[in-house]
Amino acid sequence: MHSEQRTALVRPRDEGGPAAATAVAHPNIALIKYWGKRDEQLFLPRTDSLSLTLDIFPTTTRVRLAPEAEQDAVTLNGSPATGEARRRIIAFLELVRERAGLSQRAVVDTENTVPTGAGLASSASGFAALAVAAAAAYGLDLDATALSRLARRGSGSASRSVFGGFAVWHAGRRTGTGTEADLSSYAEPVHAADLDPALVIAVVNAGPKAVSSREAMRRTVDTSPLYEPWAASSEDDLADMRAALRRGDLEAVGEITERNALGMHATMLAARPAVRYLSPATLTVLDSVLQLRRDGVPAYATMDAGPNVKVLCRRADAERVAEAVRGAAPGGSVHIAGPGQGARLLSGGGR
Ligand code: 2P0
Repeated sequence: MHSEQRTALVRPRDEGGPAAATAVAHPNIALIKYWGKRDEQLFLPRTDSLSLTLDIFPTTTRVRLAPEAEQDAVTLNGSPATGEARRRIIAFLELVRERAGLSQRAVVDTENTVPTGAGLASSASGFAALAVAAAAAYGLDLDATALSRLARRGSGSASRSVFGGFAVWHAGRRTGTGTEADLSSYAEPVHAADLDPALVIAVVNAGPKAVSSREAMRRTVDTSPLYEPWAASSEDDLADMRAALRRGDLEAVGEITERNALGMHATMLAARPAVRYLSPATLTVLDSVLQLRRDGVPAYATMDAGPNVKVLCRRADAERVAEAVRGAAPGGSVHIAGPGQGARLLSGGGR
């Protein structure tokens, strides 16, 4: 895990000309979920969460300072960003400029390799890559912890994509000032015995979601009578998960992963009005995962703010799991991922 911890710290190489930097980051899938904020401004979560960073679907982001420009220019996969996506990226750049004491605008180009409409969130990889590239371009000298805290301000889950492999994101201090809470909420790598895990990702529905995860988590915290019990049980899940990772016990890691996700979805189903991301196709895939277990293959499911299913299993079983899941969701696409690296600079930076 140590090489991954260092990846975000690589010293930038000067590209010459106006300051510019390019960074890459990968998505992560939470095994212990982040669901609910206690501070929306600072992106402080209600609970700790724990994830696995993937080795597929990287986001590559280049930030170049544009001394003459009056506005930031943002493109996503070659098209100008609009609406909420643009607003969030510019708000993030403002935060970086404030820290750097600079006012220059920037040109931001982002390439996402998540298949279009795959229904997988790209905000984790997106803001982790943007944090590393923007910090370097604006000349902020941040260690991995500080980069994780910064990425958190773009999207909570991005704090975890700064690191490779398994990472835990601390909810941080509940007492004291906002600054103290901000400083104490960041991700860090988790030591795991060699599990050789894979995540088989079943995309069962590529359509846009009816309710954003941000709105759904807000509504759940505000109205669901099941929220507090889940948040309390999630603390126990995290303690159990850490022990299972230390032991290299894939079955236990999988059981905890599945119960934490089903509990999170139960909190949403009990929200008023209910938020239901799980579709009939999701349940069909969950049945196929149960059948795999009956057949002696350790496979465990987790779902995020959408109907797609990620199945945790051993790398050696991944093809078999993929085949079973493909059979259960014939219209969808199936991808096999392993543990990936943390966010890192590819080039540039240094003012
Ligand atoms: C997670 N999710 O832990 C959870 C589980 C979805 C379900 O992180 O508002 O895009 O930008 O902090 O990080 C999705 O929420 O939300 C998410 P914001 P984010 O992966």
